[in-house]
Amino acid sequence: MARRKLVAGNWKMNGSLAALAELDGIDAAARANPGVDVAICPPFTLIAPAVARAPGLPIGGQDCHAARCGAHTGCTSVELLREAGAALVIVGHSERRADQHETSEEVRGKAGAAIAGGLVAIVCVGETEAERDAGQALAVVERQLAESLPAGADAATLVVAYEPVWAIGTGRTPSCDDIACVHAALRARLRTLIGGEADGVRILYGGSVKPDNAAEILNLPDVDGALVGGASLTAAQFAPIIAAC
Ligand code: G2H
Repeated sequence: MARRKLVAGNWKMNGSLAALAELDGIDAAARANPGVDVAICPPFTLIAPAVARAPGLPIGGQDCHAARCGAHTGCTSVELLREAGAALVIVGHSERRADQHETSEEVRGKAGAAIAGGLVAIVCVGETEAERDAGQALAVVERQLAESLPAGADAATLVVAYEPVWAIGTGRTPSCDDIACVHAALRARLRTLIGGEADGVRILYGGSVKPDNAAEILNLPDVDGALVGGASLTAAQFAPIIAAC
C-alpha cells in the first residue's frame, strides 16, 4: 500500500513568537514538495500563533491529557489543542516517558483521547541503549507499541514513531539495517494488532535526523517519514529533510 511520507518537526521546549518566522520557509518547502506531508509541533503557547502564521501547515501538540477537562494543573486536553488549531499530537515521547514517568498505559489513554477528539496521534516508541545492548530492542518496542495502541486506531488516525532513546539529540543514529529491521518488526506487530489497517499506518524514524543523513534513512523500506527535533527549528535545516523524501 502506498503511504505518503510525513515529516514532522518536534520543537520540544524551543522556539518563541519571533522564531515562528521560520514557518514561512518551512511552509514554502512543504508547498514545493506536495507529495510529502509536513507538520510542526511547537510548544503549547505557540500553537495558535503558528496556525495564524502558517494556516496551510498542520500544527500539533507535543502531549495531551487523556481526560476532557478537570483538576489537572499544567495539563492540556485534546479539546484545548483542537481549539488552538492543532491537527495532531505527539504522545509517549521518550522524554515524557523518562521525565514525567509516563507509562504505556497512560500513553494509550492519551492516544485514545486524541483520536476520539479528532486529532492524529503520533505514538512514540523506542529502546534505551542498555536495552539495545542486551538484545532487547525489538521486544521493547513491540511491547510499547502493543501497550500504547488505543482501540479504534487506524491508518488515518495513527502514526507510529520509532525513536531509539540513545539516538535522540545525540548525533548518533542506528545503522540503516537496524532501522529497517525495527520498522519491519513494528509493521508486523501492527498487523497482529489492527489487521490490514497496519499497511496504511505511517511509521516514522526519529533521532538525530539531519539534512546529511535524511535521504538514506527516508528511503529505507517501511520508513514513512521522520520525526525531527533539533533540525526542525530552522527552515534552512528542515527544508532539505523535507526535500529528501
Ligand atoms: C527525537 C527527535 C525529535 P532530535 O526526539 O523527536 O529529536 O532530532 O533532536 O534527535
